[in-house]
Amino acid sequence: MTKIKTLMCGVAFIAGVAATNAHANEKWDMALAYSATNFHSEIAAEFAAEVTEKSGGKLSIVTHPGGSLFGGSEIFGAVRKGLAPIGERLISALGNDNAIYEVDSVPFLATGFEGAKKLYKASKPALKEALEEARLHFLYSCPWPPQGFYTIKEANSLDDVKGLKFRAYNATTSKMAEGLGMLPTKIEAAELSQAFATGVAQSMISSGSTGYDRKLWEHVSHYYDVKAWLPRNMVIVNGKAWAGLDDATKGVIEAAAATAEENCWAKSAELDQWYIEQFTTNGMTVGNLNPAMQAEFEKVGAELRDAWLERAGDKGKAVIEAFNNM
Ligand code: PCA
Repeated sequence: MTKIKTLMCGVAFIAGVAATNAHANEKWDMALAYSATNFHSEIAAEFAAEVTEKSGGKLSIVTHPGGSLFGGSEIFGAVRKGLAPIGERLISALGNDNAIYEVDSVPFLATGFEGAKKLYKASKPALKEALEEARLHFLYSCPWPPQGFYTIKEANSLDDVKGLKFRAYNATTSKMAEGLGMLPTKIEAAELSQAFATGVAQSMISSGSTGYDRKLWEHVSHYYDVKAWLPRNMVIVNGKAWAGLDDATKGVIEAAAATAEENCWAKSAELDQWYIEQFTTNGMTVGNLNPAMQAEFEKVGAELRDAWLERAGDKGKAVIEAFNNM
């Protein structure tokens, strides 16, 4: 053997050993879009700690909140490609991939936690199927509190909101804004404070949670508790990364995911009203839309619901039927 070949064999051998060790003692970086103090991120951190502990260190999961590993809009693609083995993503932002991902944001279909849970149950098989087609393993899913309307001024009529720059987080929020005469731009939650501070955004539909996280009272004056829908996040694993785990580790992860899901739903419901109370404390005007404006929101919502049913085809109809029969 020449010197160089000997050297290369040595390197290959060391690399091989390193790979085996990495397999026995693996570390997964978990990409999260929302701030470290948000309840979704806190639950994900608890999930990660439980896996690390219960697998005896065989698999340690380290969370990266606030879009620090990948931004919210990149996480789904990054996990698919295996750039991150695990991550959390807002499901309804993925409607371009599959209409079924948008079911939780169909306007005024499920407007409270109970309805949202039923809708989750009714749509879970279709969601898992879509993810399997994308070579992703589903772990758990958790809702944001009901979605309300934030604006920099009173919204008593369509004229009041006309032309407002609207921050959207998925296609449904964009279309809702357009239907109400506002001008939507997609902005991730991590960039929200900046967008409102600079006037790039003047209104949005989101939960009290995100408004609280981003101290929106510094920029907007009104919150209307519309309860338009409860969008969910989901935690997914790259298919190859999942297949590479032994059964015991998979079991540890599934158990931690079940705990995380249950705790997260409870936390979301528990914090819902608390977030809104913080708006009042911080000087915002909080209330309901007047009946005429509520009707305008519902009218646009109904159009979007019909359009979604059309796009989602038979699978979508089957999910809605299952939901209605629950
Ligand atoms: N917060 C997220 C999605 C829905 C929500 O309540 C956001 O505004 O980005």
